[in-house]
Amino acid sequence: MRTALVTGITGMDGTYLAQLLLSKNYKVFGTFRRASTPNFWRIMSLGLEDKISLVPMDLTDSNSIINALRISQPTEVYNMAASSYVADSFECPLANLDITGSAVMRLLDAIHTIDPHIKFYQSSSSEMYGNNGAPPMNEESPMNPISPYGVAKLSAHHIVNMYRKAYSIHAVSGICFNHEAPLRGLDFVTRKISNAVAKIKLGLCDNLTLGNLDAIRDWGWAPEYVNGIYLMMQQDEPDDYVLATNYGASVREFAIEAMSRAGIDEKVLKQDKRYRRPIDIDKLTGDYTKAYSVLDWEPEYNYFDVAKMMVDADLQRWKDWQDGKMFPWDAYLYPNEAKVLRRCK
Ligand code: GDR
Repeated sequence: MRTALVTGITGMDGTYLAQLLLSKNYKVFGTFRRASTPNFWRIMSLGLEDKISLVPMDLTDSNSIINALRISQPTEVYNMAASSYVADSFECPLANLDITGSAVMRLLDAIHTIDPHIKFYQSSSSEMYGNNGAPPMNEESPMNPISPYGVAKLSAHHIVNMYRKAYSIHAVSGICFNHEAPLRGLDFVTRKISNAVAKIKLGLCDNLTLGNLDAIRDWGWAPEYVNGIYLMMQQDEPDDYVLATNYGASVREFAIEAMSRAGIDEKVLKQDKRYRRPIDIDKLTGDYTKAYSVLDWEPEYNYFDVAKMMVDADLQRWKDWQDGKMFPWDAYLYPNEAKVLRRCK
């Protein structure tokens, strides 16, 4: 039986990947950081809690990484953990560099020491490209990151390449462009949009306030991306692959699509500079030709499908809550959402 260790299993990608690996009969271990408030709502949403084995691990601590490898004895390690909120990396740049960047060196060093035959996947990011001015980007496009997160991801990307070449470790990088789904965290713009649109539709709030509406991103459907990640790891030779849809839409266009799905007026859309970053990438779209030709991977869903599916999911959550149903959900964890929940009881 193949055994996978998924770091960041409590995150969106980690949870969808765990579901996919279980469907392929893997034994799945997942690492999580001990916190005063546990964060297992995604795992419970997909009903995975009894199917996976959870191992405490902290990416800043080599001993805990070695321990997790010894406990799980994986054939494949998927590094889905990072401090993944780009805006936050401007607030805590050094912590981000450590967790998103240096931790990859810790992971690969531990693999090199314990068992260099373990295959390794690294979640690289389109944020590594920065404003290079020539989208759509492919695996060879220049990378000039402009956020602390992008710099950290690029350093991890180079570390993977280095371990591949120096020690022949089967280390793979997936350069993933934005990918979204109902398990997205509320801090990210697409879920912020779908959640607010659902509340507006049900009369629970009256506006959707965002930062930079003109940023263009390439938004795909996350469950398709974890499938691409799985396929990369099954190749004989480790390599880098872009996963994207090759289609760009602005934040404004995504929001309009979401509002139109719910049948609400566009005048609820507001802008506030509080939600802007010190610097933002203007346009990111990705060329997935290599993933298509080598992995036979092709995205089925585009940003308008993604917007609709996310709005439908958030509408259902708020309706279920209004009907008094209990279900795993992140809204309880956010002060602004909790206020709405309390007010409407
Ligand atoms: P991103 O995702 O930074 O691209 O990183 P995010 O959804 O946070 O931002 C996308 C774009 O929307 C603009 N924006 C806002 N963003 C947020 N979060 N909140 C707002 O109110 C808002 N208004 C406008 C942003 O400025 C940005 O241009 C995601 C993460 O998943 C990373 O971990 C991953 O590596 C990359 O995608 C690929």
